[in-house]
Amino acid sequence: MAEVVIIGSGFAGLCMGIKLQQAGCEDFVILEKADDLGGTWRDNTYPGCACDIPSYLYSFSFEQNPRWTRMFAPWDEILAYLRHCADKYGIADKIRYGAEVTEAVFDEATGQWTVTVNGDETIETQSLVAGVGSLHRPKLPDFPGVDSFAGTTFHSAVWDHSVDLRGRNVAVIGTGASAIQFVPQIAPQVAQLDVYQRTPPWVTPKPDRAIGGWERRLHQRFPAGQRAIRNAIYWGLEGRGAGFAGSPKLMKGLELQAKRHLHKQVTDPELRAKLTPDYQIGCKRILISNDYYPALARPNVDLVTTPITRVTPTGVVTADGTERACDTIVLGTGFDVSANLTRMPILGKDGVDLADHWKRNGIGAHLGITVAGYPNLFLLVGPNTLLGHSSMVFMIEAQVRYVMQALHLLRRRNASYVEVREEVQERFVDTVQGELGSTVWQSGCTSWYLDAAGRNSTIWPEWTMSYWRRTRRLDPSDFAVVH
Ligand code: N01
Repeated sequence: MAEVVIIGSGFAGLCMGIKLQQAGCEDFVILEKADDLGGTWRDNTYPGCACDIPSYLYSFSFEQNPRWTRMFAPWDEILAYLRHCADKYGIADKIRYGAEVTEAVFDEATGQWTVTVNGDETIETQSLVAGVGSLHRPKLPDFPGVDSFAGTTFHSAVWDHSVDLRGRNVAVIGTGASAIQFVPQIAPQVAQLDVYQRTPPWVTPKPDRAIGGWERRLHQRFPAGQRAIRNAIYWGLEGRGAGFAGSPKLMKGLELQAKRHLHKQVTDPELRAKLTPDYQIGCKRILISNDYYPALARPNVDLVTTPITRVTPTGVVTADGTERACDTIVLGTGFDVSANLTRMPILGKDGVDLADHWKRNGIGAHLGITVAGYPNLFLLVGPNTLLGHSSMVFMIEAQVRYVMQALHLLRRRNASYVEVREEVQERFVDTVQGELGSTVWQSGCTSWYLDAAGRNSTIWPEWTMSYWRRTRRLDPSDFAVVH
């Protein structure tokens, strides 16, 4: 029996653990299916992998990191930062590795969750916090013949470092945030690189720079300075993020900047035409890069825009009948956002699996955190709390603060369980869906933000500061408190 079980040891799970520890709650465990902590920053190790959010923002507000060496931190520095946090805040011992949650069942009579680990062990807990991430399960394309390919295939999120790409003929499928980071890294090494683009991304310049030794020493001595930079960048991004939802002027400015960037970096008019997006900027995630376009302009790189029809044992065939030979296929095809939480059965009050509940009623949770019918279950990075263009760490901290209040309510009232009222959840979901209808994310393109029916149950449509305000104080009247 544990008071709290946390699933996942990425930013979300670690933050939850740290806050519990700080509040004096020792009775919790973090279950991690892998053999290391770090979530997405443990898994994504592809060449050039880095955060596209400034490093000053991509850290906990309570633990500034004076060790960042760049404005946009590489994955290994972020992973080292997370390890540092787990050690410094004394929660490393709370993590159980190789422990995959395979089922969770709520018992209304006891107000407890029974969590099954690796299919055979069970742990009873009063509260269950899911920090399972969202961009985690690779989405693999199902082109005819894909399994017949005789060469090597791997997804960017499970990069096969044993494959030496030097001198190889490589096909990259996908041109999203991941691909535009690794394409410039592998292009100079390979013999031939074919980049298969289905939709051209909007790309703006990356305001990256090294953070010099003197600057890092300064941050170490005067953490307040680092906090000031963090706040300044934050408010800059905040304006940018909010603009995506509403300001055509800001969108126009960004579009102009992206077009200028393309014009400056790609001189070949044919290549430039292929790279010019035909949908509204911001509809998909806007990418930032200074080296992607130059990589595509290399003589050993071809941008293929004819749709892929099948894969043969020796290469990739496109709709015009051309087969382009390759010996390695790298999939930069993104993630299945819906598959994470609903992959394991989570049976609520009426024994209904959360996946079925959401299939029937639409995906939704009050503040993205708590679902009627699933008492004492708290989601981190849940529905409609992802961001297109600012730091998720900020959202995670707001969510953890809210969950801490819910746990406090449970203790204070000596309750068996707390359950968000259905009407409260409905009101929240309706508001968010109403706001999303008029945003750029629903302006006609396809993206991982939208499900097959075109509904957006991933993105937070308002300012991040407004989310922070909404989650600041838990209103006990939003919940049924059951003894
Ligand atoms: O995945 P994506 P990603 N045939 O879904 C194409 C985060 N991230 O891994 O646009 C052909 O963006 C697809 O084409 P289209 C970030 O939130 C963060 O790159 O659908 N092509 C697209 O080009 C990001 O948004 C960081 O037409 C197919 C690409 O594959 C999210 O992760 C860094 C295809 C997929 O792009 C995902 O990024 C990296 C098919 N069947 C990533 N299926 C940070 O720095 C898909 N595509 C924080």
